[in-house]
Parts: sequence; structure tokens; C-alpha cells
Amino acid sequence: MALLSFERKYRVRGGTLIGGDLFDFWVGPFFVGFFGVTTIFFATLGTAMIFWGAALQGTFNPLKIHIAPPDLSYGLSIAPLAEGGLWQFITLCAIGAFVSWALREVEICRKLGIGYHIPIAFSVAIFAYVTLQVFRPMLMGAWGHAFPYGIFTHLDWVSNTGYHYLHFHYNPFHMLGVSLFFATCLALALHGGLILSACNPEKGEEAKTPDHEDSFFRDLIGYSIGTLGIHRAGWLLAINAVFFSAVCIIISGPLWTEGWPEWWTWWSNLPIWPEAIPAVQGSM
Ligand code: UQ2
Repeated sequence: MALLSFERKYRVRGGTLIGGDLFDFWVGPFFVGFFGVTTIFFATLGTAMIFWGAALQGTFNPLKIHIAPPDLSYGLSIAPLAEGGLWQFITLCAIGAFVSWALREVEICRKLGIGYHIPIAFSVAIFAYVTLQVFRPMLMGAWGHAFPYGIFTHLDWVSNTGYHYLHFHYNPFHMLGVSLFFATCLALALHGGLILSACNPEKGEEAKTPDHEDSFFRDLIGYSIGTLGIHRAGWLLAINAVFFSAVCIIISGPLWTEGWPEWWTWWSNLPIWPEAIPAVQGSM
């Protein structure tokens, strides 16, 4: 169905979660809804607070703006605006804007009668952010454990946090997260390549069918996951990459306080290595 005639058919009232018909309208191509209004509200307020922080710092150079969470000595209390309070306010606005955006996605899904796969996937990203900025600092007893808002200073935080555990790449859940991110890229590269190879023919050639797509992978590896299956695999790989990334940071500090290389001593201590077996040692 042509885009304009389809939009005329589906652009009808209903499906909203809150506010009834009050915000049930479009502005140009954009659906608004109650959560469109709250998204604009939180995003505007949060951005204004970032500008306030930049003014206090004395720079509007985007690479130098740095808005830090409260000092560790403030624990989990509310700090004065200039001493981390702005960071706390900006964090609340960010969560308000992210959750509003997810709920606006839900309202659009309901209007269209489609599944909630997109807002569910986006919710996992919000969960990872809240894990870093709220759950982990709360478990560790201070907002000062969260990352600051600054292009380079948030990178410094990542580097410092990594070195705090000596070698963060030895974190087994970090390994799992990274592997899932790579697998997600592989899946999308295979899928994008397969679709382009079959559905974007040279001038004068005909587009090929899904049987061609299945046959390529059956010939290559003896298995095709299928046209619906590759999207299920991609969705699952992506949300698991983000979920296990959240796991790898929430256990760093609240659960494991040593360096991550230390964690692997359980492996070296397994009683199965020849050097740990007295009889073998005696014969050598
Ligand atoms: C496939 C298929 C598609 C695809 C792709 C595959 C016709 C259009 C990419 C092949 C995918 C496989 C074998 C799974 C890859 C899994 C990982 C973890 C990288 O079979 O069906 O549909 O796009």
C-alpha cells in the first residue's frame, strides 16, 4: 500500500496508554501522544541543565563540558546543584526522556497492531543505562560511582573503572558481552549481504526469491536459519549483548572487589592439571 494512503487508513484515534484522545494527534510526520509531550519536556529540561552546568564550568566547548556526579562523601544523598546536584537532575531527566520514548514506541505499536519487539529491545538499553547510573551506585553506597557527563571525561571513567579491576577484559561476563556484540555484527553483515545479493539485482536482472537465500547457506554450511529466523536471532543476539554488558558491570564492585585476573584462580586450582597430581610430579 502506498505510504500516503496507508497513513490515511491507520492515522485514527485509539491505542494510547494514557491521556485518551487529548494528545492523540500528529505534528507533521511525528506521532505526539502523552509520551511525546513528556519526552520533549524531559529532554528540554535535561539539556538546559547541561547548559547550566557548562556555564558554571565556564566553557561551552562541547569536547570540554564536564558534569560530574556528587563526591563519594555525599553517599546517596541529594547534593547541592553545583556539587553534583545538576548531575542528579540531568540523570532523572535522562531516565524520564528514555522511558517516555519507549512508551511512545509502545503507543505507536498499539496503533498499528504490531508486536512490542522494538520497545522491548530499547528497554534493555535503558536497563543498561540505569544499571550503570542508578543500580550500581546504590549498591556501592554513593552516586559518585556513576559516570560523569562529558565526551572525554566519561571515557576517562571507563578507563579508570577498568584499571580499578586490573584487567577488565578478564571479566567473564564482559567476555560474553563482547562476543555477543561481535556475533550481532556478524549476523547483520550476513543478513544485509544476503538481502542485497538477492533483492538488489543488476539492471535487467530479476530479484531472486527466499529459496535462493536458503540455498546459499545450505550450500555453504548445510543450514539456513530462515527469513524469519535470522531476525529472531539478530534481536536475541542484540538484547543479550546489552543485557550481559549490564551484568558485567553490576557484579564489578557489588559482587567482585578484587582484580578480574584473580577470579580465574578457580580454573588454575582445578585438581586436574598434571602439575597438581603428586604421582605425575613424582615421575617427572
Ligand atoms: C539465513 C537466512 C536469512 C539470512 C541469513 C541466514 C534464508 C534472509 C543471514 C544465515 C544465518 C545463519 C546461518 C545464522 C547466523 C548466526 C550467527 C550467530 C551469526 O539462513 O534464511 O534470511 O539473512
